[in-house]
Amino acid sequence: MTTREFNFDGLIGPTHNYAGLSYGNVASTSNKLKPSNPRAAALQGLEKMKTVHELGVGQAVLPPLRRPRFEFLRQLGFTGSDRQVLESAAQTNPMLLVNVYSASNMWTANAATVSPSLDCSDGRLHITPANLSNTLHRSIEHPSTTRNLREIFSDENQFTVHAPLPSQPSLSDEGAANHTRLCASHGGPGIELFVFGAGRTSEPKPTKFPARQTRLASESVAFRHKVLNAKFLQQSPAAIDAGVFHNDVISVGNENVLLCYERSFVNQPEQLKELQSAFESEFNTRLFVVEFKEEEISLSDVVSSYLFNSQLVTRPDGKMTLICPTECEENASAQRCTQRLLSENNPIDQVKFLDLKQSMNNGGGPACLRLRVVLDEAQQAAVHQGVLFSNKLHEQLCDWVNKHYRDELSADDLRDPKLIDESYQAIEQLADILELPSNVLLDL
Ligand code: SUG
Repeated sequence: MTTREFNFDGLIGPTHNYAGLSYGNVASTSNKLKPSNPRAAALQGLEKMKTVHELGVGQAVLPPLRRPRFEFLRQLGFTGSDRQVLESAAQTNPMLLVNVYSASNMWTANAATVSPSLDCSDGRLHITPANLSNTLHRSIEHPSTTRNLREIFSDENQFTVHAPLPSQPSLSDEGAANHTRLCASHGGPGIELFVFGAGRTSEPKPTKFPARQTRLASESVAFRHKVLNAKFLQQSPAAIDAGVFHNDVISVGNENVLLCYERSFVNQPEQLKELQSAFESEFNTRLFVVEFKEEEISLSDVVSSYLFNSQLVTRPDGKMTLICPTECEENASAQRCTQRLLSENNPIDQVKFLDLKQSMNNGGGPACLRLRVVLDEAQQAAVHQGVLFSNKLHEQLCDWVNKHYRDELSADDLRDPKLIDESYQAIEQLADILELPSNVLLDL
């Protein structure tokens, strides 16, 4: 066993639905109120995990959070039994109900920011759960996410799971979706890139859609993680206004490769030049920066194909695989970009296309569904073993999904009290499969 990167994928929850809750996320708003298929969604996610596992890359799962989260409605003044809370919220303000039903915690790239111990001056692995304070439905994730992460990364000699940053607009944090680690290999130290959308008052701002990550949040996470080599880049405001609500919709990095669009960052040419020379002088090896130009792919095709939300992973033979959503296969420009990647001199020698349409319809591609965690040997042994992926776990989880999940969910179905019991029972059963305490997974 050596140091390896593990992809902790979010298991897609039984209440996955299309509520159009994310302003600035084009897929989320354009698919609002379409019926979803939670069973197909979860099986598509599991198929991706299996694919990554079979490539020889570390794979693990993070459990879905228990939904609906009636505690939130009770905080707002709704009273009575769960059924009474459900009925009165459905009558008073149906939008509140859809927020507490959202399965948005499936996108674990937003669960937290993780700095491997190799990058931190105290030699510990640091995790900061994201406060996700920009959207209502996501802002209620962090208490349960923190509890789950503390259960899975419980060994305090190895891991520090911090509290999320305070939920305050100037500290708005969306986790690893805005964080990329570049290094010569996963087993060595890295440069951590923190990308923010909202900077100082003197820095440019998007005019249409919100910038979800602030500079102060990125700087605070790097500071509390004691990151030795951090670099801060600002996301292009024009990209945010075109629907690039997280940096992982417009760039992806892995070890010594960075793929990005020509207009991903503010002052991109200078910033990338500086990054490249810092990387090369630090690690004495080349950083492959592949920039795709507007002539090759338009910004709107970047957003609709999710080319940059592909997962870039290193296989045990040292070569890299790019795991793209099938939308990239269906989009001629995105398809050409993947061919260019394969034809050029860089470590990527394989592209795979996976059907993740259920998640994609909510703006969540392959990279959104996973949280990357680099673990050394002792940390691999210290992490909760029940979440590590295996063929057996895959089989158990497929059976569990087929048993507990509906194959259609519409906005009206969220008023069905039977769905409460169904989703609670599913989580309870999952606790057994993952060998985690059910009171933690149910967050009771
Ligand atoms: O936060 N969509 C998520 C998608 C997150 C994608 N994650 C990354 N890019 N890493 C979001 O906007 C939509 C929910 C709805 O509309 O029902 C939603 O929350």
